Amino acid sequence: MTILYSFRRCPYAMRARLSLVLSNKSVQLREIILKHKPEAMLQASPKGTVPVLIEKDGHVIDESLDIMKWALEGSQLLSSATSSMHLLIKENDDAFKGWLDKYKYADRYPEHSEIYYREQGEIFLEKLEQQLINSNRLFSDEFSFADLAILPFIRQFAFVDIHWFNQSKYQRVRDWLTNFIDSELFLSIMKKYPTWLESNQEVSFPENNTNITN
Ligand SMILES: N[C@@H](CCC(=O)N[C@@H](CS)C(=O)NCC(=O)O)C(=O)O
Repeated sequence: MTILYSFRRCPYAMRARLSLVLSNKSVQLREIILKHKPEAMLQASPKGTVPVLIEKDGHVIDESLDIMKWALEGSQLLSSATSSMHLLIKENDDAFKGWLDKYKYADRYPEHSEIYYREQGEIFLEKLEQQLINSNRLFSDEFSFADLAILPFIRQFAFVDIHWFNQSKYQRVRDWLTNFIDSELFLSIMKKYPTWLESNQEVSFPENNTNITN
């Protein structure tokens, strides 16, 4: 059985789980905590980040975007992913994620204020706001590869200071995020599982009764 090491609140792991729910593949999910990574995971992927997917033949995929591609192989979601989508995801993973971390942990980066870091992150929010002028999601009214890859990070940004976010000028981004958070798709990836190390139980993911279409 294919194994996925995952951490519920990690946005990279979330995008991997989102793709799995929308694919016809299932895995054994091993919930971990970052402070206590299973030895078997580190042996498979010594860099020690989640998500990590291990195929039946032992092949290891330890980059979230590669896990998305693996899950969505042959699907419309992947075949319709354009270079503009990949560019936007790259901007999310490089510049935006950097500012998100500094905004979230501003006390660890005293060179600038929390508001400064938030403003740097807002450059990307503004870009998404423009992107959402013509459709409810980033590239059409349906979830695309880019929405799935980016939304978990916007959620994290929003929750650093949800009061600020809820009254911010990014109305379209706010609606886009709310719609996602309220979706069955999102609920299906946020179920709580005991950690694999503690419970020693493998969990099938997605759960059998999940039948969510995009
Ligand atoms: N480029 C990696 C990044 C994954 C990543 O950084 N995950 C974080 C959790 S959100 C992690 O595992 N960090 C290691 C740690 O905190 O020990 C990917 O896309 O999969």
